[in-house]
Parts: sequence; structure tokens; C-alpha cells
Amino acid sequence: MPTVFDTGSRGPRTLKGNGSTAGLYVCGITPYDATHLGHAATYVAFDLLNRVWRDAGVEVVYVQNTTDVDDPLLERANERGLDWRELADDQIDLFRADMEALRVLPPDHYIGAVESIPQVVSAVEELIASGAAYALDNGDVYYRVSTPVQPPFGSVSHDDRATMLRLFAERGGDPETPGKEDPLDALLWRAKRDGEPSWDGASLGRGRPGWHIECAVIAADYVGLPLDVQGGGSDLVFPHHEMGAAHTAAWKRTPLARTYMHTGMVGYQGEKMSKSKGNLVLVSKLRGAGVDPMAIRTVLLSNHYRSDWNFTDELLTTAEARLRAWRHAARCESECREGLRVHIIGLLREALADDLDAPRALGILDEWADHYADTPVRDHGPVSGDRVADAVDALLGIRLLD
Ligand code: 5CA
Ligand code: ZN
Repeated sequence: MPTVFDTGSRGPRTLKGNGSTAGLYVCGITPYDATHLGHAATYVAFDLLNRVWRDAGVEVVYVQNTTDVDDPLLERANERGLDWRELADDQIDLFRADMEALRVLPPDHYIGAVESIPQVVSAVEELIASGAAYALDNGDVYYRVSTPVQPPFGSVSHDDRATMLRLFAERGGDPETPGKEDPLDALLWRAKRDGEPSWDGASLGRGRPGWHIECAVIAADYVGLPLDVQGGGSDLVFPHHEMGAAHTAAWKRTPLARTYMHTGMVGYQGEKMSKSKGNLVLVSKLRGAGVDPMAIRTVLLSNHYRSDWNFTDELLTTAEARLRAWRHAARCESECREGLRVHIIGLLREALADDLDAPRALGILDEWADHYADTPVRDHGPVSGDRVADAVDALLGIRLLD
């Protein structure tokens, strides 16, 4: 059974195993300037979890949202003189093509914010009715962060109030909005503004959904509560997952998730890779330049999912060399026919069950490949399957034989 690090309990947690059904919700892209290597690292990390779970006999229900209407998307579309829907659709297509190239198993459902608006409206109405939310004079609706909930507000991030205030301002929150009861109160429904898209909000009036409630509602509707794992990058711990957990606890009287898993931030040239900084290395650019997607995946897996790291060209060169050695070994192994080193499959499973330790798994592959470093390949034609290569494909998503 996989054991992973849980942000909520700040320690290891053993996840569900054989014969069970597990619910996985991973926060999806906001479709502009996608897919950079940071996004890719995050989705490859949860792809590993999906693969390890399936290998352990778990039936996984995996859902990802697409934040297909949001302030930054609308701003970017305006800047470029594009229709926001067109920008979103193009970026969604590009993202899915990138994921496919990286051999990320697709989620069972990709759900857009726009298509979940009726459910968000009902949830916000229920939160108002229970006293957990209130409307400002302009019709904007806010979650009352002082609502007593179980588990209590703060139990995902464990941040102190000063840190919460700082991160809220940095990550899409609006502490300064006049009329709010608490600066941390989070937007649930944004009333219609001129020049912005809006939808029917029943008793809320026309408008569009807030960010955190969107994910909470999609998770509840398409996966079921509590989730086994709520996943995303560490930039989402606060406020996004903290607010999602609080909204859910107030709305459904149940925790959002049993386990919260967060990936480290990928940087480039010393800074977090982000749309706002513009220091993006796009998967599609690398692919366009002829880089083997399996080498990109190898770079991503050669860093533990929880660590922050920087992309460099050197990492790519190293990954290409390792991949060549593994491919040679897979060919030799398949020519032996006896499956000489099948025991390494057990070692790969052990490494991945231990907090998805992909760097260790790749090290095991290096040792395996060393055994064949001086073995000549006899036949350069097509090869039939090999058990190690099949396991590497199934567990790590790296294809060694064509
Ligand atoms: N749509 C929201 C989530 S509901 C969002 O954060 N979109 S995003 O496009 O900004 O990011 C998509 C996913 O990639 C999120 O899980 C985010 O945490 C992760 N991510 C963003 N930047 C990085 C980075 N530099 N390194 C690793 N993961 C990242
Ligand atoms: Zn989300």
C-alpha cells in the first residue's frame, strides 16, 4: 500500500489498498500559458499515485477541474484581444496533448468551472441559509471564515494568521474589499460586472463562481466526500485547499479529504516558474524542438515530488543518457528471454509505495542497466515484450520498447 506525506496531519499516511475504491481530486489548470514544466511535474506526480494505486488493486476515481473562467484568464484574454473562451479552449487542447505525450493517464472526468455553475449556486445558497455566508450590498457573496467547522479552519495549512493574511493577498484573495467581516472571508459568488461573463445565479442574481467553492463542489459531485486524496501544488495549500476544506465542512458537515498531498514548486533560473513571472519552460516548446517526451518525464521523475527544484538543460541531457541506457537494457533483457532481472520490479514497487520515491526507482533502473552496459544487442529489429520494460511502463509511465 502506498504511504504518502499528508499536509493535513503533517506526517506519513498509508492510503487505501487492494479491493477498495479511492477518490482522487487534483486541482487542474487555469487555461492560459499552459503547460509549463511545473504543471507537468504536478500532474506526473499524481499520475504516479494513480498508477501505484491501480497496481495495488485499487479502483481509482480520478477527477480534475479546469478553471475555465477566472480573473487571470479574463485578464489575459483581454490583453491579447482574444475571446476568453477561445483562449481557454486552445490552452485546454494543448494541455491535453502535452499530458498524452507525457503518458499521463487521463482522469475519469475533466470538469470545467462553467459547467458546474448550477451546483455551485445551490451550494452557495445553502451556505447563506446556514449562516456560513453573507452577501455584500453589491451582491458579491463571501464565506464567513469565522464559521465553526470540524475539522477547524487552519487544519490543512497550519499557518498562523499573519501568514494566512499574506498568502491570501498573494494568491488571489481580496483582504482589502470594504464591507467584509474578516479580511480572510473568501469570495463564493461574484455578482455580474459590466464587460464580464455572467451566468444565472437563481436567488444569488447573475454572476460567476468563486475559485475555492468551484473545486469543493466538483470534488463533492464527481468524486464523493471525503476524498481520499486532494492534490495540487504547494502553492495551493493556503488559501485554496484550506478554504475548500472549510467550505465543505460548513456545507456538508464532512471533511473535504482524508489526505492532502502537495507537490513542490518547479523553478527556472532561480525563481518559481509562473505565468506572472514569465519564466516558463513549456512542454509544447520542448516537444516542438524534438525533445523525446519520455526524457521530459524522466527529468520530472528524477526529482522527488515534494521537493522544490530548478529546471536546467543539464537535467535534460542527463535524462536522455539514462533513457538510452535503460532502453539498451530493456532490449538486452528481452533477448535473454528468461527475464533475468525480474526481481527489480519488486524494488520499483517498494520505492514508489514509499511516498512515491521516483528518484529511488530511477536509481534502481540505473543499476539494472549497468548489468547490460557491455552487452551487445544481437538483433536491432522489433522486440517482443519484456516484463521489466512492461513494469517500467505501467508503474513509471516510461516507455522503453516501441
Ligand atoms: N486552476 C487552479 C487550481 S484549481 C490552478 O492553480 N491552476 S494553475 O494552472 O495555476 O496550476 C495548475 C496546477 O499546477 C496546480 O496544481 C498548481 O499547484 C501547479 N503548479 C503551478 N505552478 C507550478 C510550479 N511552478 N511547480 C509545480 N507545480 C505548479
Ligand atoms: Zn482547485
